[in-house]
Amino acid sequence: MRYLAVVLAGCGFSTSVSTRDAAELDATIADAAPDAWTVDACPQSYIAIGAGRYRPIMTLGSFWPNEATCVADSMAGWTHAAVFEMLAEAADVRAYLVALAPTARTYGVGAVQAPTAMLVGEGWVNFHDATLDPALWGIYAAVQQPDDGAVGTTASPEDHQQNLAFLDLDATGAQPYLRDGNGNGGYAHICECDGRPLGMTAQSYILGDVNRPPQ
Ligand SMILES: [Ca+2]
Ligand SMILES: [Ca+2]
Repeated sequence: MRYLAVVLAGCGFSTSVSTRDAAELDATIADAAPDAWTVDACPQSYIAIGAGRYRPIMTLGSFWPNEATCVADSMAGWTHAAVFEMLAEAADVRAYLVALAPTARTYGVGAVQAPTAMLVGEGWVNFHDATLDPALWGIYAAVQQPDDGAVGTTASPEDHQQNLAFLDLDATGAQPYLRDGNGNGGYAHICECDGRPLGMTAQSYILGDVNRPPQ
């Protein structure tokens, strides 16, 4: 990576990019972590869960300041909300948190829905700009997620009440991991350090979320 710094100051997101050209930047973001990078380079506050490195934020708050805290952990852009690229990764993190028996039950993770989506299950990407694995969605309050609130079915029209994803320890079902939520208060967060920056598409979706408070 030539140089990429993503800075989220307070609740505001701003991006500073210095690179040879946009095409190179796009290629960099699509890549996995740099070859020389290892988890040993992560901040020491990040703990090993499975093969990854994570840091829970147990203090309840809104999604956006929690995410800014994650991103601020690494000046190199290696940290952001956890991106579950395999079901086993979600299972490992969930098991770790369940064992703590925490008061906090709902953890912001690295997935966001396109502000232009027309269906509740449409347009979800993870924070590395890949299509979110729909198998990660659990059942919450007896309703299959995502439900964009209380509309009750993934086929319902989308009206953008809930465009962020959360690992909810009270989710059920065969894959009891994610539910959608609005991000406005009452959420813990799970940060990940994986040597890769927050994707540009994900960042644009976060900025375009109608539930994000005015800056
Ligand atoms: Ca939604
Ligand atoms: Ca929901």
